[in-house]
Amino acid sequence: MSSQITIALSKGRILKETLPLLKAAGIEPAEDPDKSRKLVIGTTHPHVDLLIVRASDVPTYVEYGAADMGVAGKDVLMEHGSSELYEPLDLKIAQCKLMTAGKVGAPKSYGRLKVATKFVNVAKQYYASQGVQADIIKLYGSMELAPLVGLADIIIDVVDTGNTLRANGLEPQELIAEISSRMVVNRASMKVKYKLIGQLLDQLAYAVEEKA
Ligand code: PRT
Ligand code: MG
Repeated sequence: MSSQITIALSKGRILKETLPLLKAAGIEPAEDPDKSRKLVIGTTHPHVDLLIVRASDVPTYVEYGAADMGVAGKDVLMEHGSSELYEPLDLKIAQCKLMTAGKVGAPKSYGRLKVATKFVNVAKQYYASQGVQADIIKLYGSMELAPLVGLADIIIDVVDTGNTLRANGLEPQELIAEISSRMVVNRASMKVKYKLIGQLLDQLAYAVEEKA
């Protein structure tokens, strides 16, 4: 139904930081998404439902139009790499840095680098742009372990306080990108449901500025 829109969100920090912005736009979940097992959650807005998906799946749902809109970290969007998504609004939430990191005091390696990360596409582009030869090793989590056990020289991950790196004897090295979460919109939805989506984007933009 074209008068209904869905917004894909992931649980955890994105949900937590997006809810106050949605509230300012008149959208409150009908039940607590953190407690509910439901993956489709109605809201106080008669035309808006929330979809609860994995953070890294948000761009896929929106790209295929399974969700009209979604909230995703710039890191996830860079890795997904689709030009099919509109990215009209920086929500300025869940801010962090996408960085390389390695063992504290480890000498800079000039040979072929071994890099462990879940951001395989970002890693390939980054080292290609630097003219550095790198073998990229895909991991799904606990990246910080890789240099400690000799799986990799370097990891690429998002860093906030740096506590996780420090706790594992690692230090941040090169900044790849400043990260925040973005509202993304399906291209067809943007055309067909422009009135509702445009209004929502205006309200969210206002809420983002109010918060700043
Ligand atoms: O579930 P899935 O594996 O698909 O996604 P996810 O686990 O990455 O989701 P989630 O909810 O953890 O993160 C969602 C988004 O939040 C990310 O895509 C980033 O854009 C953003 N974000 C902001 C962060 C952090 N800050 C962050 N600190 N994502 C992850 N972290 C990790 C960091 O890698 C470290 O392991 O949190 C840990 C603590 O960080 P420090 O530096 O404060 O110790
Ligand atoms: Mg996680």
